[in-house]
Amino acid sequence: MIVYGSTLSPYVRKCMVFGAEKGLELQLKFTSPGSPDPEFRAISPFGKMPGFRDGEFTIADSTAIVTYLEAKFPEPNLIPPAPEARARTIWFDELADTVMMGAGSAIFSNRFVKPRVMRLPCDHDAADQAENEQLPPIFAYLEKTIPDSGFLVEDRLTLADIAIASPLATLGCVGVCVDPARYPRTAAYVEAIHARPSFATIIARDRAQVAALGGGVAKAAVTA
Ligand SMILES: N[C@@H](CCC(=O)N[C@@H](CS)C(=O)NCC(=O)O)C(=O)O
Repeated sequence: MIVYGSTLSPYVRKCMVFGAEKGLELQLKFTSPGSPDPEFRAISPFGKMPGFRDGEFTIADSTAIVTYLEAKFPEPNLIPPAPEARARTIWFDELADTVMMGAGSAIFSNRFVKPRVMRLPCDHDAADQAENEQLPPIFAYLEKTIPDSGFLVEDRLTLADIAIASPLATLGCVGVCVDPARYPRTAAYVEAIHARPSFATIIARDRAQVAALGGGVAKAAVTA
C-alpha cells in the first residue's frame, strides 16, 4: 500500500501513524503538495496530499484513507464501533483537520513552507495571529477535555489521539509547542502520544528535514 505525500503534512502523518499502529506496511511515496505528477493527480484530483493506493483501489483524503484501513484491517481497532465512541472519535478527527489545521496551516506555511521551500514572502502577522489567538482556545478546550487515562476516547489509543497529535508534531518542527505552564495536561498528553514509536520515528525525520532547509523563520513579534 502506498501513501503519496510528505509527513510534514499532518494529514499524511496521520495516515502513516494510523497504519503503523495497526502493524501495516505503508510505503510513503514523496509527493509535493499540488504536484502535477499524473499518477498522483489521478488519485487526488485537487492535488491535495495524502493520496493512497492499495492495488487497483485509490482514494484521497486522510479520513477516507484511515476509514478504508480500519474497514480492511479491523484489528487493532482504532475507530471504535460503539456509536458514542465512534462519534467522539470523528469529532476529534474533524477538530484536528479543520479547526487546528486552520491555525496550523497559517503558522507552518508562513514560518516554513513559503520562506524556506517556495521562496515566497511570508505573512508574519497571520502566523502570529494564529499562534496567539487561534491556538489558545484549542489548547484550553483540550486541557479540560483530556481524560486522566491520557487518551481522548475509550481510555485507549484511537484515531482521535493520532489526529489531534499530528498537527502539533508539524508545529513542533517550527518551535511552536504547548506551553506546559499554561496547559500542563495537554502538554503531557501530546508528549506521551508523540513518544509512541509510531510517531517518534516520523517526527525525528520531519524535524531533520525542516532543520536541513533552515528551520522555521523567526516570529515577527510575540503579542501574548
Ligand atoms: N481534508 C484533506 C486535506 C488535505 C490537505 O489540505 N493537504 C494539504 C497539505 S497539509 C495539501 O495538500 N495542500 C496543497 C494544496 O492545497 O494545493 C485530508 O484530510 O487529507
